[in-house]
Amino acid sequence: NIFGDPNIITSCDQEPIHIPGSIQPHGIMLVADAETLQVVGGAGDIEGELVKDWLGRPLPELLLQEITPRPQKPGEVHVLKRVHGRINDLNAICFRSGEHLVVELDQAEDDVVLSSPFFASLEVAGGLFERTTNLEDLCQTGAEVFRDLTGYGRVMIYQFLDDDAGVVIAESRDASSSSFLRHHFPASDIPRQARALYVRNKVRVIPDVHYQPAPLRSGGVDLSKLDLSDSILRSVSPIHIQYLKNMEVAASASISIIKDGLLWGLIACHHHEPRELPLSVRLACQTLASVLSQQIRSKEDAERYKERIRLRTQEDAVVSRLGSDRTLNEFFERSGPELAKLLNADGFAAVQGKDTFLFGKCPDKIDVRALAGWAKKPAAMHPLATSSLARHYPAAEPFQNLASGLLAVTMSTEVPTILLWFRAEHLEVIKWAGNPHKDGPADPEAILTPRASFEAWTENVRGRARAWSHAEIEAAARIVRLMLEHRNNQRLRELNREL
Ligand code: BLA
Repeated sequence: NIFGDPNIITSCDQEPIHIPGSIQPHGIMLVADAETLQVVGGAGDIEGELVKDWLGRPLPELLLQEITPRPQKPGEVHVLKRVHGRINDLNAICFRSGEHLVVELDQAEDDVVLSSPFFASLEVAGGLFERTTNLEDLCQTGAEVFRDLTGYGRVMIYQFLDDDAGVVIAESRDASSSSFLRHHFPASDIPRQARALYVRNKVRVIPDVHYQPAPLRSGGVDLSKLDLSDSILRSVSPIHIQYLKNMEVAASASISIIKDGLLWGLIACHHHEPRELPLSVRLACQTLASVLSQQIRSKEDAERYKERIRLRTQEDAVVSRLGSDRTLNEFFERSGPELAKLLNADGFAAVQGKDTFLFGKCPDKIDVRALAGWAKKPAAMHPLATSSLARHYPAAEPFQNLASGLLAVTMSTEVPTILLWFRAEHLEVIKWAGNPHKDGPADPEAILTPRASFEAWTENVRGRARAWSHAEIEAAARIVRLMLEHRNNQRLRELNREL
């Protein structure tokens, strides 16, 4: 328990959540030597659920089954045969942790869960995902399907943003649950080591936030550093438990949405009273989450593809005009409006040697020239793109209303030629669940606590523009490449004529 730790943890991401030394008591854990399979430790009510004299006995004898094949690698979790306990039937899983093999047992589900209609409903859900037409629709369907599957009162699709903060993008809830739809949460609510762990351990359940942790016990072996990364019973960070209590949540489950090996988001489930999630439903959740993430990827790809096609068509139209313009200045004069529109910019500027061309909403000429000097890069380098210019170039602060977004490409360094696209400041109103600044660690020595209030709190964010998409940044680079090719061809023709 970190509240009792003399080495006070000062940053959320320093808590070693994978070695809590205890489990949640709704199941039991047996820790065996990975070679001999002799049980050297355990946690929870093993005596009540299984047998009294468990310590020192071989696992196969206690569980009445062979353990083959045995898991070897981190993240590898095997499902064993059901075990008949003293009171309940128990589901059993096992994983490897260093020199140990760990078995976890928790209450088995009713057979009704494992019926054909249950499996059929998974197939139906996959079909529903496929038939949605865009990302928003997909995530809404996802929230509904996962609420049906798990029975939790509030199910949210939570997406991580670029800065690791996150936002609830879809939600399905019962009448007694309040809404968190479109609320933002700061990155520290789900600290870095937790996000890393959730790529490996994809389903986590807290059946009752008011549980008393059950410590690992052993006959002399030191298990205080036993790595429980792959455990389903792992005792949860006390800070997160307090967080859930503050949110008035009695039970939770969260399922990772992993896209291209990265944690894209979570399916976050809350319930107003204690609630378990048996093994078969956890496995179904894991499978459906991977179907969902494939569909998320396919929706995102389709949206990107459509945007790319639109940009290509417009690029070609603009660049085709280069042929009839004698000079770049003439070209900018005629095509400036389209160049701006092409990239959804509010203004477009070009600086070439002593000449400056401005179109639409741009800063003053003198500011544009100074900015071009700052943005200049070796020619043919990747474009410079930012959606919060003044943060990187403080001199932009007086004109950030006109230019919070900048996309700049250096066409030539010979006669310095720099093209600049501007996006005006977009006053962003962000709805946070609780004030994210108020709870910040003002005193670095203070013991960290989770937020106490989740009342919606809005913030006006200044100095930010809508972000440039990948396709837009690529389009800017491509236009400049085409212009360069055109100019080189022109020079070649002139040379040929002179010869
Ligand atoms: C974990 N915090 C989490 C988890 C979620 C959230 C979903 C994962 C829990 C799990 O998978 O079991 C936060 N819960 C949310 C958010 C929503 C939600 C954003 O429902 C939105 C709807 N938390 C804090 C602070 C700290 C902190 C200030 O608020 C650090 C000092 C820590 N959160 C923290 C830790 C974990 C966590 C350490 C890991 C818990 C664990 O797995 O042991």
